[in-house]
Amino acid sequence: MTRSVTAAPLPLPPRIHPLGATVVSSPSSTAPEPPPPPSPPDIALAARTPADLAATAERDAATRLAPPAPVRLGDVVPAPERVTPDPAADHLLRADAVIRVSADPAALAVGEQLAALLRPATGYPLPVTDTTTPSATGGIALNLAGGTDLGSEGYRLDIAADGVRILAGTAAGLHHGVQTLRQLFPPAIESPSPVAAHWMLPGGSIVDRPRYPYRGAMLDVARHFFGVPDVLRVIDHLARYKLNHLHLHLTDDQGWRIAIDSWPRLATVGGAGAVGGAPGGHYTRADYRRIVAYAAARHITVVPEVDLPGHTNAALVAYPELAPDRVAPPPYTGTEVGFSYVDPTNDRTYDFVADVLGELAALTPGPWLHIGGDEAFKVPAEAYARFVERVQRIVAGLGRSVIGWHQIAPAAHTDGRLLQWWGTNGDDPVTAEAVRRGAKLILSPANHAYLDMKYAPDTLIGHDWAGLIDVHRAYGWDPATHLAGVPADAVFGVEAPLWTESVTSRAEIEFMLLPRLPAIAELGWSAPVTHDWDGFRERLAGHGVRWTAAGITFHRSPEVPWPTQPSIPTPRRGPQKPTTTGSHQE
Ligand code: TNX
Repeated sequence: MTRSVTAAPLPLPPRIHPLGATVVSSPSSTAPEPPPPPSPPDIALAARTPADLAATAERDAATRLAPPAPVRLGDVVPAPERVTPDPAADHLLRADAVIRVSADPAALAVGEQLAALLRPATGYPLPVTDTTTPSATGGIALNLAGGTDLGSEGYRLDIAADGVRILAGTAAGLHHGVQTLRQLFPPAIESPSPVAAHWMLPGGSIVDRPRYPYRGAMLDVARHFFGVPDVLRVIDHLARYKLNHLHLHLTDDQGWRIAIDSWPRLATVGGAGAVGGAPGGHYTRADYRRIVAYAAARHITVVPEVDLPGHTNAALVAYPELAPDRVAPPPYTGTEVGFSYVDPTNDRTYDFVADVLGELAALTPGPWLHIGGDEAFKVPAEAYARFVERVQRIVAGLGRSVIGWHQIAPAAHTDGRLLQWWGTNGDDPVTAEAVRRGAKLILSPANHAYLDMKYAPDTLIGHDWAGLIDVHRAYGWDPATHLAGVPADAVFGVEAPLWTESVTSRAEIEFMLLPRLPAIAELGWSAPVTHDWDGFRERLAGHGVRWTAAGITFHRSPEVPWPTQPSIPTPRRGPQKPTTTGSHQE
């Protein structure tokens, strides 16, 4: 059902007084006539002309006839730090609402994104204006202010009957506040076309800040290639759940996915294939810049990974001079790991690394370069450690910090080094020792956070080498205590990787991400005191309707009490079988 912006006024039902009292008069009654109700003061004071009077009365009636907000203030994923509901302060977004934003380009961009989120379903114009002190009255204020005590990503949201305000010290904080506000509208707000609804928000206040500075997801674009629109869509999912890093696994045995001007065959030859003979592809520099810019506009930092020294078959196909035997291997379309490596004893290998990382650094505004480091089984331990140390120096020379899978732990410490833990046994003395030497950790335990694992034995795609990961398992661990011998303050954050050996389309990406990504996002954002499985799955349940309204595929995990919504089409129960991912070579 749709309606236009200039919908006919909602009729006043005869038996309801404009102030909400039921009128109980009867001509035959012997009781004394009650005194006439006083004029509602808000109408009398605000109205200057009969047209004003009519418009105000219409809005007043709409407010009073609207059902209470269908979403509770605390129904937010990830769980906010502090929620103070005030049911008397529910707010009805009006058709003439204005979004007023502090005069700051980044804040204004957040205001435009909020308007873009709300316009399709509401059909309201929602103009965005900037001003030095944004007023919430009659709309939504995004207020960027110093001295808020909300940190670099926190926000405060106040919903009152006469307006909505988000306050933050940074544009990132405003952005996160907008994601919360979005979840507090009725689920139909996700509809891409106008819906007849009362856009009622639950009254009260939220004060919110993240637990960890690094909250991420990884997309493997090497095993199967995904074009720019698919990556942008994944970025949207990250933004929704307040994740702030997108790790792109850009290279592996099956494909090299980023154009490198100084080594052009990497992309054109190394990027030609994919697992199982699926179409290959790569990002041009312009494609990659587009991804980075789209992410940055959502306060998400792109972390590019070039996997070294193993997982390099595609590079060796393109440049056999990097191979230990200088012979080009055949292109690889299988899913085994650990057989390929660039020659760590050849100086030309380090020219290659310096050129590739140099070009990537120039394209990447974020502080990190991920150098892989996993499963280089054929490189002897000593040569491996010296290789990693030399690559770490190259990264430092580019003014960036290294991230590597936790296998790089034995290499010497270098400033700002992050290890990404992907083990399944949280007791690893080598990683604990690297932490004592100064490394910090990103936690991606494969038995909780690997989104390429199957949900259940009958899941049609995915692996099970790290076990089955249902939503309960994805949610059921604590980053602070996960690794033995590692203090809580060594944990820099969490990340949910999606490897794509068996994932071939956008729908399959979404099927594997949702509903588990919000579980990892909550571990990264929410204070431990909010951790509660029953509460989480209740809050998560409401998102199924939102994803359906937005056309997003998800797995209907049986552990989550999804509401039945007969009026909204049921999403696919299983993954869609391969749609074309295509090569993307603009
Ligand atoms: C291990 S985790 C890998 C990947 C695979 C993944 C499949 C890691 C650093 N390496 O190469 O894609 O398992 O689950």
